[in-house]
Amino acid sequence: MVETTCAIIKPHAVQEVGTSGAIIELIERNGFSIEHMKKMKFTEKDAQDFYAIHKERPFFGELVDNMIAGPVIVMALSKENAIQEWRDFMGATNPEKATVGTLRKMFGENISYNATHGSDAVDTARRELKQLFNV
Ligand code: FUP
Repeated sequence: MVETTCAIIKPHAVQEVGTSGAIIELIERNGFSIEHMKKMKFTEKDAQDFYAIHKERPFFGELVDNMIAGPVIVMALSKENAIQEWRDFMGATNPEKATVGTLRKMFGENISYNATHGSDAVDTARRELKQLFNV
């Protein structure tokens, strides 16, 4: 089934010269269709809402700080099984454990600076795309 997932290039990756361009090229080469894309900056409140599921976790404050440290590039990506396909393409949350060829392996520094975000389920994708694109 063709799905749409929410993908984000995180601030530290946007700040690296050439990284967001490289990621966007790989997105296209791997058969994802970019339905929507914009560069924006999360407010603290919006980042807290976006990651609300993690609000009790010890890393929540750091996660929010990292997501508001600079602009992000947010996208709605469509493909057959887009949600799982994008997660597979990103690789493991911790770049040190990610498979060679995945985005987090290529562009992530550590678990806090892991380059990209992707929705983890259909309802999450719907909520995230509503928040970021109102679609
Ligand atoms: P993922 O779905 O792979 O993005 O991973 P999670 O939803 O578990 O975590 C969301 C984000 O929280 C990660 F991308 C980075 C951050 N995080 C940490 O900083 N430390 C952790 O131990 C786990 C996650």
